[in-house]
Amino acid sequence: MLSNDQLETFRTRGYVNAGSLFDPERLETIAKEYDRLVTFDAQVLGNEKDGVFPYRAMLNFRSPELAACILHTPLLEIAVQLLGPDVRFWWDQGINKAPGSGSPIAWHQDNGYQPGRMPEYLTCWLALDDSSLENGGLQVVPGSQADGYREHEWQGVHAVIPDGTFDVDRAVALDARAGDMLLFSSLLLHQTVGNQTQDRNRRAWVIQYCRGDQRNDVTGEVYDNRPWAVRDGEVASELVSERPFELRREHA
Ligand SMILES: O=C(O)CCC(=O)C(=O)O
Repeated sequence: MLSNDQLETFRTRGYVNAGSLFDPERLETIAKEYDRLVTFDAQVLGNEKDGVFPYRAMLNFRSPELAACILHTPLLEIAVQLLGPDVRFWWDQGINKAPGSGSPIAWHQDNGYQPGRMPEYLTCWLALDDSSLENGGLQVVPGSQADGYREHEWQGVHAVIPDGTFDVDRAVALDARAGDMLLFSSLLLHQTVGNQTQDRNRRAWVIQYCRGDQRNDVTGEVYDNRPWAVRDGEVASELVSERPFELRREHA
């Protein structure tokens, strides 16, 4: 559970480090499954000039061990604190800013990837390695979630907030130790820089949750293709949704 101070930090700054929520054995399993799935051979992002890096969406589809971690009680107790007693799982992805992968993921809100579809939701960023600006870590603009949604433009597959439309001087580095779970609002402005090191991976597994009654802002459709994680305050025993989720249709 988050303490009152942590809750206050999340509400005012838009992010908080929840520390270690998985024990070392579980983290080892996560890292093993991640390394099996998030590889240069499977899929990469970034550009050839600056150096590409491995990316993979919905690891839970390919790993029962990782699917189980999405229903990890200590994580969901926090999700309930932030989203209420009904929570659906929204999305997960692995991103490894591998050594020498200099491409950034430029400034955005996670909502920028859901144009017209979503109010605020919750991003949980699990560091599998120590992460800092040297090896491709996060920068955030504290408090930026309070100003709501900003216009993004598509740059290839990335939704990006154009330069000059916010005060980049307010950005701070959001470092993490391996095992830390960073929580942030989907409206928080953030980016990750390139990995300048030659020997340090920067692996992150990102898990996102939304409120159980989340609707598509445009069509009014309830997201009942997203599995329940918590219902009436009870953590689900498996990821089950009313309708199947089609990865290609929604995210091609
Ligand atoms: O981990 C990264 O490099 C990027 C994470 C990010 O920006 C996101 O998940 O929205």
